[in-house]
Amino acid sequence: MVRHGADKLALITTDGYRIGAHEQLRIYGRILGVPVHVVRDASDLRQTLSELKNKHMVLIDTVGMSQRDKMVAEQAAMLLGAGHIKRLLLLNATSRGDTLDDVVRAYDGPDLAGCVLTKVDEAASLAPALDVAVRHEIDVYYVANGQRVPEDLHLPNRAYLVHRALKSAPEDSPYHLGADEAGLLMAAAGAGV
Ligand SMILES: Nc1nc2c(ncn2[C@@H]2O[C@H](COP(=O)(O)OP(=O)(O)OP(=O)(O)O)[C@@H](O)[C@H]2O)c(=O)[nH]1
Ligand SMILES: [Mg+2]
Repeated sequence: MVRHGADKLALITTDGYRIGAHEQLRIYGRILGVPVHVVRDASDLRQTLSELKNKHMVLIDTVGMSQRDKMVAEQAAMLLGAGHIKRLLLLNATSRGDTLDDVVRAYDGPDLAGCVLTKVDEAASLAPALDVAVRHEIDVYYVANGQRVPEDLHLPNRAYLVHRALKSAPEDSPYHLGADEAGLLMAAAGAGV
């Protein structure tokens, strides 16, 4: 909006699920002076996007749901069928690696452009989230480290992310790896256990 003007941006929400989701986005829209469109299904989305084709950018807020919900596939199909939409996946940095891996598998697809790491302020380590992004070769577009909008949304800083991923747990933490435990882990990995 700052770069191209409020009339070059539009917001769409497909979230008719969470109570107050539309209202929340409308308030952001009002603050920015940007129109907010609510769409209910695939044809509604196609129609709205074609009306907005003179915009520089259209941001679509989708329904948040469990990666195990069968609606995930329906929502992905709706976005894929609506034209050239790039999806950004939000990865909660406080989740375990195996859960995040599940999330990526559920939300993967040809239109997945990258991810946003959220809640890095709450995460004890960034290792699981970064590991998943690297393993699945997903570009990190933004990093969120708090609840303030927009102050807590940042471009990723490679050195900071690697530092937070490799930093060991404090000595008094039950998750601190002792020298003997590190050796045992390496031996177990070598033995394929
Ligand atoms: N501490 C912290 N809180 C965050 C961060 N990002 C979002 N939150 C908070 O997490 C809560 C949920 O944020 P939303 O933006 O509603 O998340 P969402 O993914 O759109 O949620 P659904 O649409 O219901 O799936 C809010 O209270 C946010 O303020 C972050 O980086 N750090
Ligand atoms: Mg939401």
